[in-house]
Amino acid sequence: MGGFIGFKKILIANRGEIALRIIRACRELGIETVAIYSDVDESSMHVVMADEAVCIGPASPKDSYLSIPRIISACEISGVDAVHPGYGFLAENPRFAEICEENGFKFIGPKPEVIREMGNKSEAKEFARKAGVPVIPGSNKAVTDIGSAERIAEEIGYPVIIKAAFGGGGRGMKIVHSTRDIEKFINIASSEAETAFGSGDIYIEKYIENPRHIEVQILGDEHGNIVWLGERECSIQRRHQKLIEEAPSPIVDEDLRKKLGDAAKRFANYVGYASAGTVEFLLNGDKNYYFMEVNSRIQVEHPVTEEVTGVDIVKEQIRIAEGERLSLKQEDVRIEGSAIECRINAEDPDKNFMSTPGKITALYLPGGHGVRIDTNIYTDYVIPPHYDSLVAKIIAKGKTRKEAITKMTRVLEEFMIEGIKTTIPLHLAIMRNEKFIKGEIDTGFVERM
Ligand code: MV4
Repeated sequence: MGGFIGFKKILIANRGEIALRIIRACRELGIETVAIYSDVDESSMHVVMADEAVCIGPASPKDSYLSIPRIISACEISGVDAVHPGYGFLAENPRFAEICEENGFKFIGPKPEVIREMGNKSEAKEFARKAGVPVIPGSNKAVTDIGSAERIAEEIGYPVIIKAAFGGGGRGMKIVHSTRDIEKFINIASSEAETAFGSGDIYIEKYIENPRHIEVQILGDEHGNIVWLGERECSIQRRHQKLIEEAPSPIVDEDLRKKLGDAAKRFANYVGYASAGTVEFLLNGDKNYYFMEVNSRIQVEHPVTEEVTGVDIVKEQIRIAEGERLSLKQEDVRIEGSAIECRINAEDPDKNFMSTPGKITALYLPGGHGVRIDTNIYTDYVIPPHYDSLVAKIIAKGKTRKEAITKMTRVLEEFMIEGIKTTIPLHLAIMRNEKFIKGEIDTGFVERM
C-alpha cells in the first residue's frame, strides 16, 4: 500500500481568532498555510501569520468568506491539499464540503453526507433515537399537518416547543402553552422557517424550562475509532449567544459523565462520524439528559476541553483528515483540573449589547500561570463592522473550579483595552456572582441577573 504522506499545504477558509488557531496547529504539524481575506481584512493577523494570503473579494461575506467559487479558485491558484473551514461561514455547508472534495481538496470535517444529516435537526434526532440515545419526547419526524401536530402536543402535554428542522442554535423556536395556540404557532414557525432556512419543516418537543446546556466533545477517525473528551457546560448564554463555557461541568459527576460520553459515542458510531464534533444535550432539573443536536465543526469553546485533557483538538482533526488513526484511546483520556472560557465581544453591555467596531487604541493582554488568550487583535487594529464581534477568548485554568474563577477574575481585571467597549464588565459581574460561584446555573441565568 502506498502510504499517504499527509498534507503539505492547507487553505484556511475563515478569519479572526479561529484562523490563527488553525494556522498555529498547521505550523506545529509542519504544514504550510494559505489565508484568504476580504478587502477590509488586509491588515488582519491571520493574513500576517499565514505563509501565503489570497484576497478573495469585498467585505460582504456572500462575496468573500461565503463565496464557494472564489474560495475554490484560491485553493487552485495556491495548490493546497486541504481546506479547513473553522466555525461559522461555510463550516457546516454540505455542498461546500462536496465541492472541495470534487475538486480534489480534502475538506477537514466529516463526510458531506454526515454534515447534511446533522444539518436536519429532526433527522439527527431520529438517528439519536435509533442509536439508543435519550431524546426529548415529541414528534419523531418533521410534522406536516396541523391535526397530527395537535395530537402530538396533546400526547406529550403542554408546554411544547416548536423547532425548525434546519434551524439550530435557538433560531426560529416557539414555545406554546395551550391547545388554543398550537395551530397559530405551527403556521408562524413554519413560514418563518421557510423564509429563514428555505424549508418550512418543523418538529415538536416537550418544553423543558431553564435546562442546562451540556455538550460532549468527540473525535472520530476514518477507521471507526471514536473517543470522547468529556463535557463542556455552556449554560451561561444570552439570546442563544454563549458567553462563558467551562470544562468539566460543575453538575456532572463521574457516573453522569460516563453516560453522556457513552451516549455521544453511540451516536457518533451510528452515523459514522469521522472528525472533531460535538454532541449537544439538554439536562433538566432532575439531571436527566436528552440529545439536542450535533455540531459537525470545531467549536468556539474547544479550548476549555483542550486545557483539561491536554489534547490539541485542531491537530487531531487535521491528522484525522489525513487518514491517520486517533493518537489516543479512551483510557488515555483524563480530565484534570477546571477550565473556564470568557468570550470577550466588541459590544456595549450598557447599550443592549450593540456592537462597537472601531480602532483599538491601546491594548495590554494579561498572562501568567494557567492563562490562555486566543485573539486576533493588536494595538491600532481596526475591528471591521462586517463580521461577528468576538475579539478575544480568555481561558483560565485551575486545579479546582474555584481556582479557575479566581484566576479569571484576576485576568479580567488586568485586561486593558481602549478605543472600543467590550463585554468584560459583564464577565466580571458573573465571576463575582454567588450563584455562579456555587455552580447554580442554567440557560436562564443571565436573564435573571
Ligand atoms: C429546548 C429548550 C427547552 N425544551 N428544547 C435552544 C437552542 C436550540 N439548539 C435548542 N434550544 C432549546 N431547546 C426543549 N424541548 C430550551 C432551549 C434553549 C436553550 C438551549 C441551550 C442553550 C440555551 C438555551 C436558551 C433558551 C432555550
